[in-house]
Formats: sequence, C-alpha cells, structure tokens
Amino acid sequence: MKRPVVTDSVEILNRELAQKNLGGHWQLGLESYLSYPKTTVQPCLWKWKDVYGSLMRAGEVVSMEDAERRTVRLLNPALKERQATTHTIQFSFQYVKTGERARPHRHTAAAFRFILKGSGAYTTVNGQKCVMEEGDLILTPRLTWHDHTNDSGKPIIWLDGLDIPLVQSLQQLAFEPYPQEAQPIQKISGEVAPFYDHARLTQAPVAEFFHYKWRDTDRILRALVETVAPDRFGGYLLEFRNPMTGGPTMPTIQCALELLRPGQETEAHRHTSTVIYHAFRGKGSSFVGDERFDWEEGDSFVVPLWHPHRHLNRSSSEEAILFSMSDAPVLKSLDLYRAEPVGG
Ligand code: GTQ
Repeated sequence: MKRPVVTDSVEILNRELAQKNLGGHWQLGLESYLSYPKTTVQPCLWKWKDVYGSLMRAGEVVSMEDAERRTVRLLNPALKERQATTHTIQFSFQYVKTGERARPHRHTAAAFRFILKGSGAYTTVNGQKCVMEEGDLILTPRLTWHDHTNDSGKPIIWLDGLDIPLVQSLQQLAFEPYPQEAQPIQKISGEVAPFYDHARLTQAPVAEFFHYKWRDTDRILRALVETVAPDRFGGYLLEFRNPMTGGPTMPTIQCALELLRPGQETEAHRHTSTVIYHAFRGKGSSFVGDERFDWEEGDSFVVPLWHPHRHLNRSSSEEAILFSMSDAPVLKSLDLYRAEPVGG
C-alpha cells in the first residue's frame, strides 16, 4: 500500500480539524511571531476647520432631541469597520447651543470633556454640578450619571474622549437612561478639592472628584515651566492624576498636557500605548512614524502604538500646548506597557 505524502496528510488533517471547529498551531502565519507589536491604526491628522465646519452644519440640521448628543467623531481611515479614532480610544467634538440640554444617562464606557470654546454651560456628574471654563477637564467615569445643560447665553464646544472602542471589543458596552428628565444637583464641583494631596489619603477620602479647573491646571503648568527641567519626550508634561489614588485619570484613560516653549523640540520615543493629541494652544509639527503633521490650534492627530514620535513648537514667540488622551493605564495594568527612546 502506498503511503500518502506528508503534506497531503497535513492538508487532510487541516480539513478534518476545520469540520470539528479546531485548528493547529502549524496553521498560523509567521506574522504572529513579530518581535514588536503591530497595529492597524494609522497616523492621521484632522484639521480644526473641517471639524468646526461640520459641527456648525450639524448645528443647523441635527437637533438634540433627535440625536441626544450633537457630536462629530474622528474616524481613523484604517478602521472603517470599527468607526473609531483608534482601536481603544475615541475623540468626538460636541456642540451645544444655548438653551439646549442633553438628557441624563450613564454607560459602561468611561468619558471626559475637555472644554475648547465657550463657558458657563455645565455638566452634572452624579449630582455634582461642574460649570465649564475653557481648558477645564470634566470626568464622567464608568457608570456615572451625566447630563449637559447650556443656559450660558452662548454656544459651547468641547472635546469628548471615550474608551468606547476598548469597551466594545470586550463586548461590555451598555447604556442606561436616567429615570427622570434631570438629575437633582447635590453639590457644586468647586467644593471638592482638586488634585492629588497625599495627606488626604490618611484622612477621610475626598468626595467623588470629577472636575480639574483650568485655573488650577494653568497655575501648575506655570510652576512647572519655572521650576523643573522639561521631560525629554513630553516637554513640560502634566498628567491629570486621580486625586483619590494618585493613579491614572481613570482606569483606562490617561489625560495629560504637554507644553512646549517657543522653538522647543522633544526627542523621539515609542511606546505600546496609543495616544490622541489635540492642539489646545499654539502651532507646531509632530513627526509620527513616516508622517509629518503640521498642526495649529484645534487640530487633532493620532500616534498609533509603537510609532516613533516627537514634537516641535514652530513658533518663535508663542507657547504650544498639546492636550492628550492615552490608553496607557490599560497596557500598564496588563503588564503590556513598554517604551523606549528612538534614534540619537
Ligand atoms: O456627552 O454624554 O461623544 O454619552 C458619546 C457618548 C458623548 C455624552 C459622546 C456620550 C456623550
């Protein structure tokens, strides 16, 4: 009897396995053995004029009643199926006209608002009224009730950051409307102490903390510029820490500011976390993988994981401030975080 050649028997086995919903390690491609992580997320720049123009058009044709939230989302062209900025984190811009309100709800995705244009509107988070000023960061952690009210007499635009793509890929997305039209307001965010104070950990814990005010942030940025050497990779780097734990902004999200003085440049590095940047002030250039992004106030761009990147303030007279959101806490908590300098 003639024995079949070996490849034939492997092919027969593969077919048998498939019928039984099984697979062999030998069927995996070699690309699963790369020595570095590989991403399908693409470096990408979004210009403010496109975002702003789209928001204004949405203001004309999209009602808050129909849409619940009037947001324009940044979609990575390489993630067509996912409809997301990156595989883990998302940027959206929200436009609320005066007299409008967004009904209360909560969801398993964590989110924040970073206020860009306008002031005086407020978000209520678990009964805490957070009145917005430009540059404020307001957190709506996982499953906190939140609604937005603009009775300021002028329109407002803010940036929403969310971990929706991550929560979605874990198949954990869930949403719940609040049983009433509005949440009762129990306190004002200004009564809750800002920033991490170590002494507090040994005393009674602070109440739920949701609101980093720009006036505190700006004061600390000024002190950084005056008193410390800049970070090699992040310039004057200020991370928004959780004041209760000293840990990341939220379990899945790290927010930060990177200030660059006129003409200042950072060194290139790469890390296994993914970052979305928003140019809050100034103008500059960022080199991300093989791309060069020239940005000015209002622009946003993605730094996909393991892509070398560095930043440059192109102005000789003005500071530049980049706001950023990263998924680093996720990588760190899974012991998957790696970072290294690139080049000389
Ligand atoms: O403002 O509550 O961009 O619930 C996506 C989901 C904003 C919000 C988004 C939301 C919100």
